[in-house]
Amino acid sequence: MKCATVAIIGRPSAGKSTLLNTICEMKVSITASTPQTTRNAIRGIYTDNRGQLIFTDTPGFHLSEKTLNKRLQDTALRSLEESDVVLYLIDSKRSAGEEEMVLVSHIAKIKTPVVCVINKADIIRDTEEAAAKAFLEEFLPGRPVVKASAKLDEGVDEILIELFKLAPEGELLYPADAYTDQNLEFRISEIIREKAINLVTEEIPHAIYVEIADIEHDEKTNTIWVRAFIIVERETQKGIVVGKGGANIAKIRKGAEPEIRSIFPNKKLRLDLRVKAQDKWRNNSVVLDRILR
Ligand SMILES: Nc1nc2c(ncn2[C@@H]2O[C@H](COP(=O)(O)OP(=O)(O)OP(=O)(O)O)[C@@H](O)[C@H]2O)c(=O)[nH]1
Ligand SMILES: [Mg+2]
Repeated sequence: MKCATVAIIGRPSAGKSTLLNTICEMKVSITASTPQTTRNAIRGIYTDNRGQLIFTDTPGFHLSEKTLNKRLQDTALRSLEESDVVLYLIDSKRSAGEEEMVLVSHIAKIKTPVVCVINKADIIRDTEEAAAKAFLEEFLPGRPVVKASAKLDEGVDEILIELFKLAPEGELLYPADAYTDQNLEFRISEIIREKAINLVTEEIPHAIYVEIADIEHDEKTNTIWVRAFIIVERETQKGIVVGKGGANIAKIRKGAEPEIRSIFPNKKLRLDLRVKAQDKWRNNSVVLDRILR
């Protein structure tokens, strides 16, 4: 039996979370077209007769002096050294800039073995593929390279083959049917956050957080009650999330409900969503600390 922890790393929007969801055949990590969607180290677990791979989906590696970004950056880099294998994703649609250079030179330095993925193969041009290959050949020579589409599930089996080749022998760390180690509250809050950021992405990309106030099971009616707050940074952003006559909040609820329901099979669901502004509610740093815990 093999068992390995695998850190997925790459620039924002490279498709890390999409790949993790495809591998786990389950929504374990939320995705969006806006960069820096993933904010925590999210775990997804894949098990078959070869053994178990425990993936950590990291926040996209992004160069910035801002405290928040620095902490996302640290989370990403730390997980590289702590894992058995690194899965390095390249967004073939964007040429390697300074960020990619910093990232690749860090990956080249560490001892952890690396599997490289040229992602978005479904929309790649020949010139882009050649550039990505040349880049990897120059900075990470000799490492296995797989061309894949995380979105269309192409090349993903090859990625798993390469990962299992590098995985050490070991017993399963999680039950064979586990696909994530995230707690219930966190999963529900992420589902709601995904619907919210995908809806208002133009206006307030990263000013949205979600907090679950409570989850209750009413046995008489076989209903799960979830009460959650969508938290925006400023009072003025509340209206954008709520929408005209509550239209946006209704869309968020409609989008989130089926996914939350799939977590509680055979139960009814009542989802109560409210929007709050953080500036009126509590101190900035407290909220950010909890989110980046
Ligand atoms: N065409 C195509 N689009 C993809 C593919 N993989 C991901 N995407 C899209 O790229 C965007 C970003 O995907 P994510 O999975 O959220 O990217 P990420 O690397 O997790 O991004 P951060 O969490 O922000 O670092 C989304 O719009 C995805 O649908 C792919 O293989 N092909
Ligand atoms: Mg992500």
